[in-house]
Amino acid sequence: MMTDLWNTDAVPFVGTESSRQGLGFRYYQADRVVAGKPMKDWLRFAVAYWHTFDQRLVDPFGEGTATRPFDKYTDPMSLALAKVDYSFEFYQKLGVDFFCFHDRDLAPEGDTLRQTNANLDRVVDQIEGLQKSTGISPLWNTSSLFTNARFLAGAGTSPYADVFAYSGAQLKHSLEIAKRLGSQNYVFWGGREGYENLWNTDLRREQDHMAKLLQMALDYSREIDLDVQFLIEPKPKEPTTHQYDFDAATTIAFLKTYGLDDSFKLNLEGNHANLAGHTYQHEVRVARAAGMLGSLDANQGDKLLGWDIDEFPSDLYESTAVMWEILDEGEIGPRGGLNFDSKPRRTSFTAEDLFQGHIVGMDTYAAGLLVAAKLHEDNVIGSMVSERYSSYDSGIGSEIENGSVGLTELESYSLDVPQSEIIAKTQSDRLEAVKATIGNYIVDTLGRA
Ligand code: XLS
Ligand code: NI
Ligand code: NI
Repeated sequence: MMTDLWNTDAVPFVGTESSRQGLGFRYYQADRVVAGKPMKDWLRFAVAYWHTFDQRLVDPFGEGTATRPFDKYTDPMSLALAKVDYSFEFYQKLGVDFFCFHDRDLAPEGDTLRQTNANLDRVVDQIEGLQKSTGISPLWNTSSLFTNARFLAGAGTSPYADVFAYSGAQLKHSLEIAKRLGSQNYVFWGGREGYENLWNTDLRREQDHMAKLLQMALDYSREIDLDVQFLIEPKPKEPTTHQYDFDAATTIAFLKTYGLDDSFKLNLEGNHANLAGHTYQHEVRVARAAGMLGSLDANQGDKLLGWDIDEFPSDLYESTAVMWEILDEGEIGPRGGLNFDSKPRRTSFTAEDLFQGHIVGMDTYAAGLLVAAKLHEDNVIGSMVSERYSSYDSGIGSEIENGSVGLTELESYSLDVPQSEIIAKTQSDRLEAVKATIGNYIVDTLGRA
């Protein structure tokens, strides 16, 4: 049985009528059925171990500001083991069924990989026990192939073969942990898999090597009978000047080039989408179009800042757009969920702010789900889009789609048609009205939630 480690009660549902003071969900109700499924099954929230239990809220100009209830532990292994207890109580108080972690989030490194693995296994033993008693489990895990100094020039794309070898060895144990803890997905975020400068880089060779490492992971997962959905998390820059997994489209092209597209899907992050010059919805739509939507890292960037600030999501317009895509798809991914790859601001340094951050994130996505469900129910978007393309449903449009015409037929169809007749076939997009409709749905739906 868990003791009260956090100085906070379990987060209650308070609804929109209640006072805005204190910790409470205004929209998220795990068992509330929306569009045929309980909210918790649409959203499958996960807590990111690194941000919630490791992050000290440092920035490039200053030390960490965080105060945490486990700060009293000074010995690294005692701290690592204590944090596991704190983490499970946190998940339970928040009412979240999943968590995500990197191998290096959990335990300190030793001098050799053997010692590092031993440290890690002690912590994983403890996680395994708590998983059994709580039913909470990993949405995904991953290997940090970017923190340690050996990864200064990448892991799979490192120009140094010994670093590649070490990466594979480290990855192997991480896959074994995925099996042991029953992770639903396994993520590759290409930490330093990119380049700083092309003059010293063999881009082709680095990409070949990256594909090899991924193939080795697939081969080993078959060997140990590991049942996970493999995911790649695109990001355009930071830490490297150019990351190979720039965005969804680039990553899909990479996977197809190397024949890996049947085995991988994408884990898409809001802030990464912005850094790539896209909206979050764009990235989700591109993945959907390729049948490769896997999971979501829920966070948001700031229009005024050009880096990965991992802010808790609070933008209702963005969560509505993303949840609209998810409702249209029917799920986040076969085993996907919403992982809060998010941290409180440096000035929000208390333990309570960790709860508050997750609450605003969960409420923002629950609210987005409610609005998106109403948009779906009223078929607002679906009918607009099918109407916009309806000229392809018959006549010359269907001949274009079914491939029965070529340029010669298109010429005879078009050659003598007056300009005015062609222009008359187009229609106003009424985009301003569409945007107003989305805004009105947000206000109206949440006003009645
Ligand atoms: C960094 C990434 C990272 C991945 C997991 O920007 O978002 O946190 O999600 O390695
Ligand atoms: Ni992420
Ligand atoms: Ni990120």
